[in-house]
Amino acid sequence: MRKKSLLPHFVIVSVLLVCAEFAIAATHTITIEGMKFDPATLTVKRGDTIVWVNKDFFPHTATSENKAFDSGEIKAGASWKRVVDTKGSFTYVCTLHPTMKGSLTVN
Ligand SMILES: [Cu+2]
Repeated sequence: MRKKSLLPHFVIVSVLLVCAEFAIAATHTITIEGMKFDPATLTVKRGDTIVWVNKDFFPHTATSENKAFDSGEIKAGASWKRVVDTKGSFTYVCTLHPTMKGSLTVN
């Protein structure tokens, strides 16, 4: 009977745990079309990237009510992205069309 060292196994498990802890950040797309944010409600992880894509023929903004983020005008056909680095719930509106509302939760 020959005993193998368990060290390589510990190394592999450790690396996997580290990868799980710092999972590769995801990118989420919110489409703005027909005067709506789609999806209007989105939950993401801290470090993820959110891309707002304006498919309407006029500008919109994505402006959080607590001023945590503000896209400024996203022109027709343009997009704006942001890496979310603060946990919390953020409601946001289009300042040009205040009936347009969205909600972003960062865990
Ligand atoms: Cu708008």
